[in-house]
Amino acid sequence: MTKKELRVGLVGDGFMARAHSNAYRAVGRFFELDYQPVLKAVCARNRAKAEAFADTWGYESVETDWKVLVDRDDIDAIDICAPNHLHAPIAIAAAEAGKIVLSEKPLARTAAEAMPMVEAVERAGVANLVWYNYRRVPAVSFLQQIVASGVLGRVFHYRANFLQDWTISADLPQGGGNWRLDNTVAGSGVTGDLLAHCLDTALWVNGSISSLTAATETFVKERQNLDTGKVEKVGIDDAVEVIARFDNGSLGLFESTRYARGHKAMYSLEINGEHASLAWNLDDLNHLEWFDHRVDGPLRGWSRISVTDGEHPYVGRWWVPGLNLGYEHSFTHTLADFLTGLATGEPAGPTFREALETSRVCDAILESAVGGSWVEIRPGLTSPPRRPFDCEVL
Ligand code: SOE
Repeated sequence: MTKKELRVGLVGDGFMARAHSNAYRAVGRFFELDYQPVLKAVCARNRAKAEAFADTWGYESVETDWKVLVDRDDIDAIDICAPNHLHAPIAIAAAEAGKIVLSEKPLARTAAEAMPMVEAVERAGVANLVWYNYRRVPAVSFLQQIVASGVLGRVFHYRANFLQDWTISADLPQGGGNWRLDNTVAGSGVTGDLLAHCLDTALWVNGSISSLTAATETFVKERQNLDTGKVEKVGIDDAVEVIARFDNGSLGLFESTRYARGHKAMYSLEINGEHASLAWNLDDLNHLEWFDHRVDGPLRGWSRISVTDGEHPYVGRWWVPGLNLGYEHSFTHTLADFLTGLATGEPAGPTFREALETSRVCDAILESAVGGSWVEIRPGLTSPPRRPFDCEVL
């Protein structure tokens, strides 16, 4: 079958650029799709690095200025893997040039900065996506389907953590390659970087958040800034704790920190309903924990489901039952859904508009952390949960 080409221009040459490039390379080999990504150009400020990246991943050409990339006629889609402060200008320019736009998370530094991005892609009528990749870990997609089936009954609790420990040293500088620690570039600390993943999944699985209260802490108050060479005040939040109310009446409890010694990327979530509970964590990403109170007698208890069977979401596209998938597959699944959406006209989420909701919740968290009060979030903008690609399980 002749495939339609999706000619990609990627901005960035870091860790996320590699994760996306790997997905562009793999997707057509494992999923039957109408569109085939063609890696046209990678853009990074340092030409030598851009060329090395292009060689490794098979990009046809390099650019050193994203504006030149966006203006190229031989590119259909701009994929943004640049630091957060560049998401808005690149996305808006790309949409105005009629390009499809994909962006790394969070959509922007704040919801106010994200809103014109949403308007730009909607005005231009171009497909768009934010790479909140953890939705497409098969066990997480399966969890979403189970919750959507209603089998849990009334939901009482949703809790999630994202824990790391890589910024504990006060000697770690901010700025430069460590832009995640520089608030002017990142927009926030763990709230936009880590908790945003927990929020995206929570909104997808359990619906909108109506109000919340939060506390944040910055444990290391000053760090050397690599861009200015000076020791400067740290503006990011190092840790965040949130209590939330969902529209469905359940309570939410969220935590993110980069100061949980021993945890490198521990994303865990649990949802407790009237009849059943589900739990998942990234350290053991192929398994889902399931408790069904309707099982009678001494066999009632938590069971551990290996989400590696052919009928589980996405998994049938890979190997044989029992063989585990990893972090990188979540990006390939995200891309497979996005390309399917391009062909069917039913967009894969989260679109920019859906991801704006996560940014609004992040803003409310940071606002609450300053004043210490509960913050109301006006009715949500999210679409109803959609089934992920290829997983008619329940
Ligand atoms: C931060 O260390 C980080 O790389 C995040 O930016 C990613 O979004 C997360 O998936 C892993 O941790």
